[in-house]
Amino acid sequence: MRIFSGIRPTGGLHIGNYLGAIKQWIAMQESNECVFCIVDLHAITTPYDPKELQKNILETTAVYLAAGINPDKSVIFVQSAVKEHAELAWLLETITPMGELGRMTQYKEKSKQHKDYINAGLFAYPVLMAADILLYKTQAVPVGKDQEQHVELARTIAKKFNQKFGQVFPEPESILPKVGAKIMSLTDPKKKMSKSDDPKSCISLFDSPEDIQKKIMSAETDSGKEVIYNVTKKPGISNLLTIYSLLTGRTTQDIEKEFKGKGYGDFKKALAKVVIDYLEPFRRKQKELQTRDVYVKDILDKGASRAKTIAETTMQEVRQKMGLA
Ligand code: ATP
Ligand code: LTN
Repeated sequence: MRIFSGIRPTGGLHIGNYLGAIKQWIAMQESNECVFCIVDLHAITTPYDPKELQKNILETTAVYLAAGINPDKSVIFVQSAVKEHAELAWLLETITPMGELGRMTQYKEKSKQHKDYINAGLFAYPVLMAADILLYKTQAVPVGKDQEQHVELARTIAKKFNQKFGQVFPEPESILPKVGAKIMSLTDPKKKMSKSDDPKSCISLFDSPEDIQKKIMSAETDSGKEVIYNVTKKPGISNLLTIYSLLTGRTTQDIEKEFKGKGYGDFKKALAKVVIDYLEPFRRKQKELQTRDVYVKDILDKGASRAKTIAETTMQEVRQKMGLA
């Protein structure tokens, strides 16, 4: 299968990004044709510092590599290096109803979050995402829960294009992890963990052991003191149990048993150790990659050239079907 996914280079990636998206990518690259993108054109739809963008792109690439994406198996590249993304987005905008875009949850949330930055790019964001996906004739898109709606829209756009101009695109499907598709914020377990939120609310993949310890110990918990999985009554503890379970491969019931009769404090201490140990290889590999910018840039250049070959072929077909060639 052809797989495509991407992450915005908007700052330090967190365990939500890893458990919701990247962990699935690693498993998929073994037996699929995978294309993984650093979507810088999406990152500029919310406030950002141009001086930081290149650094964030290299950092996000380092996360992909440190997490285990193999550049010999998968294509890794930066979205703006392949101009066809912007071209296809424009063409697809002409068949996307405004109403569909206005309904998108991420658009509504981001426009609430940045009231003085509601630009047309933010509104058209899902069409650029559809272009990313369709350009590679993608069949499956591994993402977290919050992106499901956007992938659904990409399906709608693909269907509409095929009906109007003739068959070009497969209809892509999202692939969500069974557990971990929505890791919640440590400071407000009713909200999703998000990298543009307060740093205390998320565990970054490269956080120091001290920071991880502090963040977990001060994570919002619920009334009572038993360590029990119950999302409605105990959203904070349930979120921490989910993280514990995903990082150890143990069931939540098994973990509940271990902490029966013990309080939140003991559980949080144990979780901090699990997270610190799990992320140790990430910190190590990232340190190593920090000194190898040339190697990382070379991977991105090669990735862009492989991506371009696929993108150009699709665009020739699209231009012909639409009467532009
Ligand atoms: P931002 O705060 O800049 O919007 P984000 O933290 O929401 O960033 P994205 O770059 O939008 O992260 O998402 C990258 C990938 O990680 C997507 O597939 C998304 O669904 C997934 N993801 C993001 N947050 C979570 C989360 N809390 N739990 C599970 N998956 C997540
Ligand atoms: N909108 C996504 C990032 C993204 C993406 C994509 C994900 C851009 N293009 C294509 C999957 C496929 C987000 O996580 N905010």
